Amino acid sequence: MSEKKKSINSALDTRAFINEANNIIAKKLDGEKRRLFLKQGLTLGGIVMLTGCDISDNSSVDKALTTMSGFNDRVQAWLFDGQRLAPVYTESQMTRPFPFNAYYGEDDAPVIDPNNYELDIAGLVSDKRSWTLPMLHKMSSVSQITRHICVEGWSAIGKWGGIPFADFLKIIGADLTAKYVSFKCEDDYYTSIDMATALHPQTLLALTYDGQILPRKYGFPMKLRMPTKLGYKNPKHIKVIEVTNQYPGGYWEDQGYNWFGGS
Ligand SMILES: Nc1nc2c(c(=O)[nH]1)N[C@H]1C(S)=C(S)[C@@H](COP(=O)(O)O)O[C@H]1N2
Ligand SMILES: [Mo]
Repeated sequence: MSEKKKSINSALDTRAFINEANNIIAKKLDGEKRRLFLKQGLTLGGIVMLTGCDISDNSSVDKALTTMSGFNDRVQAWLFDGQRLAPVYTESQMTRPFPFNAYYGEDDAPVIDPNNYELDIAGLVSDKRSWTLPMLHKMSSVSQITRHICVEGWSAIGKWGGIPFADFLKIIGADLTAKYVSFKCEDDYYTSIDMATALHPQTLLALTYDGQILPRKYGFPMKLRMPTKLGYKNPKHIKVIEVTNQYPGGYWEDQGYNWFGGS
């Protein structure tokens, strides 16, 4: 059995916990919010993100459930406020080395020639010109140290730098009332996010990791970095960005992972 399959199975063992956690949250919501929540629910990783508890043993499972039953506004903020900020960390808290993850091994990460690379833009945008790497590196950038949480049961703190994605969407004349932004990657990976998350102030079109050009294993030449979403929602090696109203799904989402995937 592959590592990925094994971890999906161990995630299934925790189904009872996830159901209970989702019941607690659902009880705190009403009306439209409750309806939306019941449609999506939270994954194990989403619950970890929400409670800040590491639920790898039974005592922390209890702690997570207790924490959750005690809060109200925080749940709603996490779930529905597109502007709520994820925690930021200091340089000394960074995880070294930062883990690699993909649906294949590290040696199979795509090899991309920076001189021939172009980022393509599609869908509901007024400027569909492609972007070379020098064009992207000329844009003003910011950096942030945040926690990446993977549903496979690990999390790590890293520093990413790049263009605030909201700025990028405005520059290409994206229809900011569209529902989704989808990403196609140089491997066969793809994923998509809601517009509120695309416009979130901490969502970055990341070109660097730890002050260096984004290494091949972490998604050269660029990834979308969102501390409000689980790892699988953060596409690496982005090739095409499309703004759309048609539900685009995703590589793991189409195999049963929750599309909401976090915040
Ligand atoms: N293109 C691409 N992006 C991807 C993946 C992938 O397989 N291909 N895996 C996702 C998952 S599940 C995780 S946890 C993170 C891992 O990113 P890292 O290698 O920087 O830790 O990338 C995400 N983005
Ligand atoms: Mo992941």
